[in-house]
Amino acid sequence: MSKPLEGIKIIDFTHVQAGPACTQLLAWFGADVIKVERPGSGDVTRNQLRDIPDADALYFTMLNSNKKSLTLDTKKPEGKEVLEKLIRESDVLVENFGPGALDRMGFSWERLNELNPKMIVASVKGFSDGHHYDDLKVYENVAQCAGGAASTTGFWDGPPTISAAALGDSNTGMHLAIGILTALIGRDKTGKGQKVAVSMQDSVLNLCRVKLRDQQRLERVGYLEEYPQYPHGEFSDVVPRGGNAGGGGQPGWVLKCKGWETDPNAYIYFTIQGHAWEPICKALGKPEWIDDPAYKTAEARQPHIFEIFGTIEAWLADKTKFEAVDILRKFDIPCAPVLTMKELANDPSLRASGTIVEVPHKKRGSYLTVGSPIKFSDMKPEVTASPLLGEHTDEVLAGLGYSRQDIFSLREIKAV
Ligand code: CAO
Repeated sequence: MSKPLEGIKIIDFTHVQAGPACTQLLAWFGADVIKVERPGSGDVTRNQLRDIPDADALYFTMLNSNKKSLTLDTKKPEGKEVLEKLIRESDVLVENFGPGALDRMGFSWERLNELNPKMIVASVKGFSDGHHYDDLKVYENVAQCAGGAASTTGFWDGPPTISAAALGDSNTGMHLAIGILTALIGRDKTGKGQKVAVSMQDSVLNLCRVKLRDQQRLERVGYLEEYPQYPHGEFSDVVPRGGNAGGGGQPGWVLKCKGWETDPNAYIYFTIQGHAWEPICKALGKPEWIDDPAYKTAEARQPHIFEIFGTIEAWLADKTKFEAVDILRKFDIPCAPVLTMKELANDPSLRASGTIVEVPHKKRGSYLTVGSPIKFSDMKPEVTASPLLGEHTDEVLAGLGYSRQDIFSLREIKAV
């Protein structure tokens, strides 16, 4: 089956997570992604947190599927020459080096644009160009702190908290992918490439936009009625951490189910959607709450919302998280079990949909990864193994017109 991005050639000058997540997505959708890596070592994640000696770490294999690997020392003149050839025939170059690294290598935006005016140059940095922190190197958790996620995540009596979700890394990569696809469509109209830049701070903040909403509401009225601090606690002049409260106007909380004393994940998330109040009362065996003025409206419920959650927990005490959801789904109540990574890895629905996939790998045997979360009616993205370091060097160089002798010479001077 032909894929929409077939024929799009991408130089993947990315490492760690933010950039690789972007190029992996484009590779799933058919782009020819050539990962350029330093000879001998490659992407640092090949070696990070290895679980099998001498085999690429899962951190690498789960972010670099469907790609080719070309080893190239782009600081050596011979390596630069190869890269220039590649640039002249590519559609996109994606990079997420530290600030200034590409310029120091001799490949500024101006130079790249001169080499190939049709090429799109896409970059991830920690902070946007011109920002007062734009010289900083940034990793995931730094971005979560700089983008507003940490100050608004966790419990009010604890420190700012980092989310396990890669809001700074993979999320930024997804933003970049949208930027690249937009620039490709733009190029169809103008014939010109352009620079696409995404910062990790901006991408985190984009996902925290409801907290910026809350900051403005707080400044206007002095309180936030959907937060656990209302009405009994205090508000300062900044958005507080709200624990597990629902952020969208529907009160919710993580509630204990049968077995919570020994199983740290025996919980469900329970949402009290306004129009679901009647079914909730029926499900709980509390029909008298339906018309009780102390319970009837969201406003009336808020002052004693934790007493209500306590009643729901008492109802949940003899039900596992799965049993509870099976009952509540019949009442149209938005809820879900708190799922562990083990449960997700073995979830038959996720296996069937291709969201969790098992990929055969030359050195590792097979490993699990997260496949495309985007589903299409006319295309099924297949996930293939990540490349070994330099696996496609000869193939890529031959495609650029290098002879066997040239390739041998490049190896002699350790340029590839
Ligand atoms: N051949 C020769 N040199 C190469 C090369 C190659 N194929 N590939 C990379 N290099 C060189 C670069 O030229 C650069 O050298 P100089 O610093 O001497 O100019 C160096 O390797 C890479 O530098 P770096 O700053 O990118 O790497 P780092 O490990 O010091 O920092 C990171 C890593 C992620 C903090 C930094 O790259 C960064 O801030 N990136 C932007 C933000 C980002 O994407 N962060 C998310 C990472 S995922 O958590």
